[in-house]
Amino acid sequence: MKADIGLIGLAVMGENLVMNMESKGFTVAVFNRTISKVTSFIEGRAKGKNIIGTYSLKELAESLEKPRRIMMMVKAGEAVDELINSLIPFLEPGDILIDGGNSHFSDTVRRTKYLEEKGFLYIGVGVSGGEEGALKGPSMMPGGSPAAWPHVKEIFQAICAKVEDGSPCCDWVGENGAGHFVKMVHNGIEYGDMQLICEAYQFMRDGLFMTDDEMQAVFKDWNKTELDSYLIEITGDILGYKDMDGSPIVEKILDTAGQKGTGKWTGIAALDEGVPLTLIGEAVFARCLSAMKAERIEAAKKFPKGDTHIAGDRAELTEALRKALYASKIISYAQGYTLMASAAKAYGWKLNYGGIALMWRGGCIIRSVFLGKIKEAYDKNPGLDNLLLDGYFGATVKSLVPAWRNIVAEAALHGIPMPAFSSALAYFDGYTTERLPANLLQAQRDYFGAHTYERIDAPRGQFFHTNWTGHGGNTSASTYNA
Ligand code: NBP
Repeated sequence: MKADIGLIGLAVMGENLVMNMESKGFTVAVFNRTISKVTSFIEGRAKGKNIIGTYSLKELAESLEKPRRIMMMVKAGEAVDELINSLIPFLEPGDILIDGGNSHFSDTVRRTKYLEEKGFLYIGVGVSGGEEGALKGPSMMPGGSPAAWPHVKEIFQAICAKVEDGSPCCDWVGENGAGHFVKMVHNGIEYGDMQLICEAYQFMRDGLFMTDDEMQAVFKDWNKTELDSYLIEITGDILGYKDMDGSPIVEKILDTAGQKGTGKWTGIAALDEGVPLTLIGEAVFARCLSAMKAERIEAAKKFPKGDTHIAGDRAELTEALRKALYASKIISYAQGYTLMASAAKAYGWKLNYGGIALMWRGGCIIRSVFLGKIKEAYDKNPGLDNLLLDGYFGATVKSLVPAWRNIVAEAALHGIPMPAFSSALAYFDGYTTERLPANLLQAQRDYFGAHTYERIDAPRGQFFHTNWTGHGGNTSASTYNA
């Protein structure tokens, strides 16, 4: 019997995806560079299942139905290029290679072109949800050669997560690197969501002097509101988890955060696109700042904070904090969607923004009820420039603004760091300000570098230069930006 699909890379993600595919009725042929892992998998978890162990790439290729579908679940980077080149001699035109790892979207753009030029089809699919997601249903974001989609759709939509009405959390995202780009933005948004929750926790702990049990109750309550999401839910669980001595384990965990780099990639993409993605940027930097533990200990001694206690009604402040968190979260998604729209324009992708929200509704770390509202907004207006301009989100943010300002102000007055909350508010204030101080900025640029400026009393596109000091010439600079 020939297998429906082949999978290379029997580490955590690969093994679980194979088990998932098999449980949905597909026969899977597997291979791993270290051959002993094939044997142990076949004799272990895969025993008695429709899973075929193969011991060379040639044998893998020979065991597959045509056109061949081969999914790589190996370490992102050079390993994927090496594997592609090792596989090519065993492929025939029309065969489909799929990269399910966390590849940078630019690599997927390059690989799609490389394989299409050789007559093959390529898919780069972002897979989210970790080990459990891979086994029970991940969120999947495929992009690449459009002609490949009909060949993998059935398998992908069978194994992915589903929302309550049964809709699959997987649909075609777009050409070449679109799937991996959307997965990258998903990871950036995950950084932002986590940072917002952490700031709310610090506000309650250091500003309202709440115990972990009290904070757990707050997060449990919040999970019954618009904030209903996986991350709010697990935060409640974490705060309630006790160490051997009965005290909350979270308070014993060192406050230095790690990162694997996908948040950083998102920030870099935003800078490349010229899109203000301030909240995710702050979330990445907050992790960097947390890692400077030794320096922070010294600085804390030099700049003691004094009393961080925020006076006022605790229930009212907690509710204001919830509202501020919701407003900031809307800004983060508004920024993330703006980045996707800008990249879509630059790379020629036709992204289905409502469909992306649906893909994130289940299976992945950022899954939440709120994404249903984003889907509705983009279904209503697929060309929406910014979530803030949608009727629901606009009205919602308007109603949240007073509480949001109050929380950011209290945090600033008491020395409680809330970079994500406050940068979101600064973005909102900037986005909603008709006249920003960039007129002065342009004057400065023209003063020192003759960069010219446009005027409010002349048509756009007409540029002026002023001889500010009387010493410079009247020549303007047009070839460089300082
Ligand atoms: P790893 O990222 O730890 O990769 C291990 C696998 O890559 C092993 O099967 C290993 O084979 C294989 N491999 C390496 Br390393 N170099 C290779 C090469 N040159 N040629 C062929 N195979 C090679 O595994 P993972 O954690 O399961 O993740 C797989 C992919 O999925 C990664 O891109 C990851 O970023 C992504 N991802 C992971 C998660 C997660 O929660 N872990 C979630 C979402 C996406 P060996 O056994 O011979 O060393």
